[in-house]
Amino acid sequence: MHEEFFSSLKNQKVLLLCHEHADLDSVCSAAIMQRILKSKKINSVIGVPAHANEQASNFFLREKINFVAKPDLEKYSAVLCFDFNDFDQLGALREEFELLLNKKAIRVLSFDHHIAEKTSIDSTSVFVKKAFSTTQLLLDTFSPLFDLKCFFYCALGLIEDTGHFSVGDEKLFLDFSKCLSLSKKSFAEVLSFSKHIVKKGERIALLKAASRTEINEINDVVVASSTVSFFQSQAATKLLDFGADISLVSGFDERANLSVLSCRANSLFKQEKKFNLVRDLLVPLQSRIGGEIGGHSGAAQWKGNYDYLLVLQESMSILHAFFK
Ligand SMILES: [Mn+2]
Repeated sequence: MHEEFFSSLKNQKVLLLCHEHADLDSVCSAAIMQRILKSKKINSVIGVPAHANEQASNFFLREKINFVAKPDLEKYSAVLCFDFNDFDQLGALREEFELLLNKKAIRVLSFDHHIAEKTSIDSTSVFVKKAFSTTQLLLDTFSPLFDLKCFFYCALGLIEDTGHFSVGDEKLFLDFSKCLSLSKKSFAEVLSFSKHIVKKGERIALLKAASRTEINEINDVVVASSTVSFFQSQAATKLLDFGADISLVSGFDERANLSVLSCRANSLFKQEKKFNLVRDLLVPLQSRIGGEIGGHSGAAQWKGNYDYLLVLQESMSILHAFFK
């Protein structure tokens, strides 16, 4: 099974690199490869450009897996990338990585379930294939080499990258079932690794935003607006969950000394009304009050020097004009 791949890694300094802000799929894929390589007597180091997200950090801790943050790329001769194939996802390592790659000082291979593009780091596409997660791609490719833990890690990548099975097909459920049974883990254990534990500060901020919410109806459009000092974007997402078509949450960011407005629009609503938060709300808002805007049709943000309560008023007046 891919013997030339393994023999090419013998006596190499191998880095298993996750993407910036590594998620569970990325770190589980690296951990699976580390176990497979170990069974082939090949040592490797897991690296993360800067940060791993909450679930990925918890995974390293609970599984007692060592990793290096900001690895020194010069120390390695082979770099295997997990769950990415794009220079943008290298974070702070990008410059050094490109330099070493151009000098051919490192050999790079990507394991990724996102479609390869012309600008991909590894365009050979040997291990870049469509799958629900990178762990599933590894299962498809190397399952005879999997042990109990590999099957467990594969299940974690699958549950994370399908958004707890909000997408899937017959093969996905068969693969997940196989992983669960061969890992000898319970579903509850798998779930516990993928849980997002919201810290108290965030929970309080969300509850405050909820209690201050104003509901505005413009014809059949429900707009929920609120204010909170932190976690505006998380609060805006929650207000959509409660049933708003559009949510607006503003606040004053003391660290940046700026007002912030986070907004969200429900995706079905957006389609039906041909509504785009950036084009139809934030661009007109910017031309009225200045500031910086960013985001896309369903999730966007404004920042600037303007009273955060007046920002809400201006936004509501723009929405009124649009939906009347
Ligand atoms: Mn992934």
